[in-house]
Amino acid sequence: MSNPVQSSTQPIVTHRPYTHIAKAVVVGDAAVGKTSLLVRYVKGLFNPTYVLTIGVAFNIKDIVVGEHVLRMQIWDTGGQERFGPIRQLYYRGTKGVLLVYDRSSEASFDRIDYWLKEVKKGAGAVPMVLVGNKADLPSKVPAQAARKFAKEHSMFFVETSAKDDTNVDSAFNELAKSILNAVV
Ligand code: G3D
Ligand code: MG
Repeated sequence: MSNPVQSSTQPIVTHRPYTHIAKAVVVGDAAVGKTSLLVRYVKGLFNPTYVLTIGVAFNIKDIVVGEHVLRMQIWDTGGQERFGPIRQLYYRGTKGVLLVYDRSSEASFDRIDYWLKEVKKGAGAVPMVLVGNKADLPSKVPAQAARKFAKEHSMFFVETSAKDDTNVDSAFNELAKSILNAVV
């Protein structure tokens, strides 16, 4: 990791030793922007072709939340969106999940319910954050519907753009906060 980055929403990246460690996974349909969000969050980049092609097994980020430092290992699905049985392995030991859809695709939002069920089966009732990505594009998914879904399932909801770097930090930071709330 290079320089510490100050985020707009309180938790900050730090070189303090971590006090907690947790695995998190990013799920959602293919092409909603999961890899882009992860690459934006961890590396501060958008669309470096080599990263999207090769994929990332997982990335690590240390996040300060109050007196705690959470080392979050964030797993990407590595292009396995269509291979359910393989995905079950990703969920093992997961303490938090980013559920991602594409705001410009109604179909990707309709599938969130499916992803939620799959995650619950594989990881149990872990904290989740609902993420509507591609906020830079015209929306086909009303924020109201997404907010309602998030509320029903006690999740934080945020609209992001990995492209414009909008709310990407808050999405991951909110997940970090919920993970810590669940364990401390
Ligand atoms: P995935 O990992 O969920 O499969 P990717 O999705 O991160 O590979 O992204 C799929 C496509 O959506 C990529 O475009 C990527 O550049 C684009 N994308 C990701 N996030 C955003 C965003 O916030 N806004 C916009 N406009 N596009 C985004 P390509 O063209 O490479 O397929
Ligand atoms: Mg991907």
